[in-house]
Amino acid sequence: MRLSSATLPRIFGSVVKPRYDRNAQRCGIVHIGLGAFHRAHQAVYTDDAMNDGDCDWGIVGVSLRGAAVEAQMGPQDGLYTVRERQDNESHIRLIGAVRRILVAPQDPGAVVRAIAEPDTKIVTCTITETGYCRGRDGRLDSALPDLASDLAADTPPKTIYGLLGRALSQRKNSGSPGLTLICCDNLADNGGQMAALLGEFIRATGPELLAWVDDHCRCPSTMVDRIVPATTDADREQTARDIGLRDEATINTEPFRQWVIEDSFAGPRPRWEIGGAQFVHDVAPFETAKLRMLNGAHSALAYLGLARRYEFVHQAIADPTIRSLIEHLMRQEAAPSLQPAAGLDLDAYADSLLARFANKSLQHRLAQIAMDGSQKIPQRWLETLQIQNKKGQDCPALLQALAAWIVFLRAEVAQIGDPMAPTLMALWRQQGTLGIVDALVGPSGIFARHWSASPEIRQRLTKMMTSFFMNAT
Ligand code: CS2
Repeated sequence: MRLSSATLPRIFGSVVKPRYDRNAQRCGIVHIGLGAFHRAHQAVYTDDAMNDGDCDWGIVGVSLRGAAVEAQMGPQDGLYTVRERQDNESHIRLIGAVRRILVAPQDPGAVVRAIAEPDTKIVTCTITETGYCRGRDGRLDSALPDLASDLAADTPPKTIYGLLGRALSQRKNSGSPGLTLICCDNLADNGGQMAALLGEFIRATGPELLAWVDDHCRCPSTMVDRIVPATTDADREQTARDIGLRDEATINTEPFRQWVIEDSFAGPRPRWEIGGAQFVHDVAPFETAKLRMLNGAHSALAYLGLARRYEFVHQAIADPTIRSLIEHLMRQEAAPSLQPAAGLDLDAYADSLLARFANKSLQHRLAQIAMDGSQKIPQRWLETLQIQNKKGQDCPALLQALAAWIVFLRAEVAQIGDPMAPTLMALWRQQGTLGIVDALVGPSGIFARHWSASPEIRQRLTKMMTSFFMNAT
């Protein structure tokens, strides 16, 4: 029997349930990108606020791509469970915050209406680094077909910009208040990027909206953190055994979660602090520490770990060679590149990250992290390399990781996925081992805007790549 509002009385007693009346809540949030991360993070904080009596923050969840999430959550009336796993312990909680599910490609008009709805006060999004349609120069890439279609006016909107542009224009015309738009993806200065990219889109499609958006909307930056492995069939079976109902939308995650948000809202917001969210004047120190230390280490674990044929994060971090590289990367390379927030002890932060990576019960696949590397590496590694090289500091661990990524690009990227996979693989074919490093991080390489390596470092990278080839054969 499937989890839903009707079957809820049959759920096993040990599951922690929402204490608020779900049917009495209006929807105050539209979330775009209803994947596992949102369900384990922002939806949980919102559920905490509603449990504490903060009403009318129900979430309309939007899938920007396929209908799979609607098939999982629709028949369950938006209900799903979150299981926190640490060693042999796990705790299951039922989340009731998601009230409606929309699939943008099927009914973009309904998504626009939901965002334009006067009850909506906040739009959050987790659409991954690729969802922002950025080109190499960091601006909108109008060569991307979906974005090109949204820029060409009257076709149904396909990207976040098309959806927001239409809805914001409706809000302006109907005299509704502005919105707080919160990008919850791992981009540096994510609020600033969101504002700039949306501004660029509006300037191209309806510049008369710009002043209204500037005056009435806000794009706070935010640091979001929780490790959320993709759910497997085995996880779903286990949940069915543990709660007595089938939950196709169940989530597995770690006990840890963190959310730091710039305190800049266009209107009301949920009391997310009930769940531990911090509202601060400047998110940048938290965001850059997380991107360069946690995510930087994660991507390094992914490529170094896959090169040694590991499958999971906990296996890679248990390998002594990889572990010492990761420690070096975090403590000697990333940490000194940061200006930490007051009270943030970066060495203790590194310790806590190592403990989180070692969580065996999470079964976090390296391949999940290795995906979309071209979109992740600039803010995770190249900024650190740029800052440290300028100071004359060597970053041997990041160079090892970069060499592992470049080797990975030759054959594995197509299978794992990256929006730049065709370009990167074509470069490999044209340039071979001797030219690929220059083509990527040389003075006129693809990533030169973020970091351009000296001839000496490029030589070292080429040498390091050779050792990965030897390991692989
Ligand atoms: C990971 C992140 O998949 C990845 O690239 O590095 O999703 C990571 O697990 C989260 O940012 C943790 O907050």
